[in-house]
Amino acid sequence: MNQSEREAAKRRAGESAVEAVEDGMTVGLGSGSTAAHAIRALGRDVDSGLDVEGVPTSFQARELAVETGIELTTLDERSVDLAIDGADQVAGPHLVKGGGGAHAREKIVDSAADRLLVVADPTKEADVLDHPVPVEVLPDARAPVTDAVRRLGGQPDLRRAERKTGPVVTDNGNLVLDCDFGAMPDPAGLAADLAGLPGVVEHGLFVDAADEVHVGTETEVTVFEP
Ligand code: A5P
Repeated sequence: MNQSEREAAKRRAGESAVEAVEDGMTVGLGSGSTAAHAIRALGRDVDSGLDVEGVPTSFQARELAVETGIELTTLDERSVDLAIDGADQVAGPHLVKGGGGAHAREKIVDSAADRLLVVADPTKEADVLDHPVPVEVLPDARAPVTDAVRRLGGQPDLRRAERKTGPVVTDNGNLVLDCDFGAMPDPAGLAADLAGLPGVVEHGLFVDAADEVHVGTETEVTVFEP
């Protein structure tokens, strides 16, 4: 699958998930390039008269929603009917997220939603999760969490910014450690261990999270309920 085929697959997945949105719904707006296709498709539906409100999961999602004319709201005001979000890896209902460093807000919004629809291209599918897990940490907790992740069997790597010297700083003002644990046959156990570390704001393991997965291909979309 070359880059343009992959982009088309992401677009198909995003557009497919948006078909589940109904008039009057509050929709969780995911982050990343695949979710962006869904936000754009939802914006087109709003242009054609669909009445929805969106809860953004990141600066990027908020900006795109404003640009495409989707009315925004917050979890203080509305409950979320449906969230549409991308993933770095999908194994059944389990996900690794946080490639864009937005997994803390994504987890808040996605888990508050009645249903989470995950949008992906085929490169994201796996039998067992083995993608490095992004762990958002308070800046003061970087060193102790780095040590603790090593004790849990992971290889932590501070995420570096590309157009700035130093680390990536999240929308919440924190740092990200990308932690490679190899294959993770027990994501629930690892998720609990990571969540228990002082200074960890949120990690990118989304256990039993997906209600529906839309995988775009070069020609169609496969939808499954894990
Ligand atoms: C953002 O932090 C992530 O969780 C994204 O949803 C994930 O990285 C998928 O992004 P792409 O659709 O760009 O691959």
